[in-house]
Amino acid sequence: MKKTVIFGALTIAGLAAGAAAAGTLDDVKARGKLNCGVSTGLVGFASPDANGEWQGFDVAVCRAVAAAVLNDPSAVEFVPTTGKTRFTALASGEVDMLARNTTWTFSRDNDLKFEFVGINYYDGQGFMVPKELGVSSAKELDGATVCIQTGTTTELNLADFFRANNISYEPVPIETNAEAQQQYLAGACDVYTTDASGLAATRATFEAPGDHVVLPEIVSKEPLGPLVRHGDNEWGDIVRWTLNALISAEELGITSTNLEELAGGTNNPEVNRILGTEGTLGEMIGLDAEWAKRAIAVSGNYGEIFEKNIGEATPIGLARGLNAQWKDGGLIYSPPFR
Ligand SMILES: N[C@@H](CCC(=O)N[C@@H](CS)C(=O)NCC(=O)O)C(=O)O
Repeated sequence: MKKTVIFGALTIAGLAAGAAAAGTLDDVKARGKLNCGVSTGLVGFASPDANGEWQGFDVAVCRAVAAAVLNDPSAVEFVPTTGKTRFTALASGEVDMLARNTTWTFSRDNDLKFEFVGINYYDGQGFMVPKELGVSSAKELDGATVCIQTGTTTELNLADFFRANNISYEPVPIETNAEAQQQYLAGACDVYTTDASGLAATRATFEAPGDHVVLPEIVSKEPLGPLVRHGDNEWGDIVRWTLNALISAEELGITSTNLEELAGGTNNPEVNRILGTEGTLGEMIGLDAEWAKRAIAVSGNYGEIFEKNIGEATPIGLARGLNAQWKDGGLIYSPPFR
């Protein structure tokens, strides 16, 4: 078992090294399409709507990058990946980036050789159980069967949590969120554990969400963000600063409603630098002056993207919490555009 794990890691690292030589920006431009790895489906984060159009908080990052680079937010091939297949998809060059509730960890950065370009959602792992079980704390789960997605940090944290609390569990390994939901609702496991945002998104699709409770314990830190391969810093910078443009836009009050007006010039120099009416920031990352303006135009700033897809007015109902702007007491903070 141990050998397989090591072999898997080496294979991914090897692929990463091979694919890293290419200039991803040139590849994307030549192809005329961004290949963006997303999940297989998690409502609010990434899922196809009734017309087969991908929608969601993570999808918005892919579209913003496509708008910045290709001047076309629809020039994206969304590649569904599971917890297990996502890293091979990125390392092999099948996708140019991943925007898929993926936790930034030491080994994904250094062993798998990826570059997390930022954090678009500060999360943590939680547990959901049917109300009728009468459980009020994760520490009462001794002997429970637990649905768990393979290839995730969730799997590792689960083992750590039960070990630290001296209780046991029986894992029911599954590969996708859809499968987890099905198994959990069918009673194949007593508990479903994943990122708390994922639990909220999953529960929102249940026929009777109120029959299920999310337990109070958050047992890990899950900083989720987009990632690219090591070795292509120019491409990493483009994805990083596209995300930062969305975040800064919210901080500076640039919205989908006033974008055009502000792009006519303002007396705030940072707004002007972002929107390309002052300075040469676009040129510095190999793009044109309006790259960030186009990224923001797709679905608005970070806050607008949050509210529309996963915010309190949606069935998923997530509060900003840690994901509020730093000025509002949260952790969302973009370095300056200068
Ligand atoms: N953040 C964790 C978990 C990521 C994960 O796979 N989460 C599940 C549940 S929220 C998911 O996205 N499922 C979507 C899918 O099955 O495609 C990690 O990076 O390992």
